Amino acid sequence: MKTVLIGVGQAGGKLTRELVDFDDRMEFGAVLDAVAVNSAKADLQEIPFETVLVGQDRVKGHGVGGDNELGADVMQSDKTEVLSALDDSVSAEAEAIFVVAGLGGGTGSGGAPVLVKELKRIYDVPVYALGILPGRNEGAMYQVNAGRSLKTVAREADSLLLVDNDAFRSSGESLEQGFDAINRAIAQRVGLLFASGEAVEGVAESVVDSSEVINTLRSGGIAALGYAAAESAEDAEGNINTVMSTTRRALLTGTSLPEASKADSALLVIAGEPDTIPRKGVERARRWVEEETGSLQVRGGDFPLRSGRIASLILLGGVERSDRLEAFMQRAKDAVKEAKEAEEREDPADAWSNDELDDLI
Ligand SMILES: Nc1nc2c(ncn2[C@@H]2O[C@H](COP(=O)(O)OP(=O)(O)OP(=O)(O)O)[C@@H](O)[C@H]2O)c(=O)[nH]1
Ligand SMILES: [Mg+2]
Repeated sequence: MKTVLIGVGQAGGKLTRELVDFDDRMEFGAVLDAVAVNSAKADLQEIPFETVLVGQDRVKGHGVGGDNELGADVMQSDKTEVLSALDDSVSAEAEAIFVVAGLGGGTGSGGAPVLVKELKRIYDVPVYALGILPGRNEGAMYQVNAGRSLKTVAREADSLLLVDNDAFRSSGESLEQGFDAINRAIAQRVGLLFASGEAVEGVAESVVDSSEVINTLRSGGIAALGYAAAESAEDAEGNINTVMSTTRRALLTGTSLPEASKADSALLVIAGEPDTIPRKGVERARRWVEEETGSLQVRGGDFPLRSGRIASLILLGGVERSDRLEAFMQRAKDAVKEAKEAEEREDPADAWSNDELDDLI
C-alpha cells in the first residue's frame, strides 16, 4: 500500500522517521513521502525529511506543553501551511495517508484530529491515524489527553490503528531507550503492513493485495496489529506447525493493543520465502483466526520476502469492544474526575488546619 506519512508532535515525528528508515532499509518503496509537523522547533531539527513548524506566533517554537486544546488551535490556524507542504507528497500513486501521533501529549494529541479532518475533505484516498496510547504509569494529564484525542480521531479517521506503549515496554531501560525500542518494534510491524501488497514475486492469487488492507480497515473504528516470527524450515511441509504457532502468538501475545482479539474483520499475512509458505498451514491458521476473533471476514494472503524467517502479521479491524480499550477509557475518565475534584477542593490550608494547635507566630 503506497502510503504518505505525516508525523505530528514529538512521538509522531520520531515514529515516522523510524517508519521511513525501515522502508528504506528493506527497500520496499511503500512509503512514498513523509512530513513532520510540530510546534517545538528543536524536535524538528533532526528530521531528515520535510518539516513544518506550527504555532510559532503562539508558542515561539517551544511546544504546547501538553495542552492539547492549544495543540488543536495551532493546527487549525496553520493548517494551510501544513496542507500545502503535502501537495507534492500525495501524488496520484498514493493509496493511503497515515497521520502518526502520540495521543497523550499536546501537539500531536490535539493536532492529529484536526489534520485528519482536513485531509478527509481534500483527498479521496483513505486517511488513517496511527495513534500511540500512553502507558498506564504515565500521569493523569496524558490519560485525559489521550482519551479526548482518541475519541475525536476515531470519529474523523477512516480507521485508527492503535499502539499501546505498554504492549512493547521492556524492563531495565531508560524512558528514552524504551521509546527507541518501541518505535523500532512498531515500525517493523507497520512497515510490513504497508509493504504487504507491494510484492511482485510469488504465486499471484495467494499474494496479498493493498485492497485487502483497505477492506479490512473499512469497518472503521479502531484497529490493532499483531506480529510474531520464527525460524523457517527449508520446505513448506516443515512450516505447517510454525505458521500455526506464529499466528497464535501474533494474535494472543503480539498485538499492538493487548487483549484485543475480538474483531469485526481481520487480515492474516504470512511473510517468508514463497516456496516455504505452506498452503495447508495458512488455511488452517486463517480458520483459527476466524474462530478466535469471531469475525466472518478474515482475509488471508502471502507476502513473499527473502528471509530465513517466517512471520505472521495480523491486522484487526473494529476492535473497539476490547477489554484493554475499555480499561484505558475508564482510566481516562477517572483521571478527568480526579482533576475536577482537585480543582474543587477548597483552600489547601484546610488539609492541615487544626484547632488544637496554636499557630507559632
Ligand atoms: N512510542 C513512543 N511514544 C512516545 C515517544 N515520545 C513520546 N511518547 C508518548 O507520547 C506522549 C507525549 O507526546 P509527545 O509526542 O511527546 O507530545 P507532543 O505532541 O510533542 O506535544 P507537546 O510536547 O505537548 O507540544 C506520551 O504519552 C509519551 O509516552 C516515542 O518516541 N515513542
Ligand atoms: Mg513536544
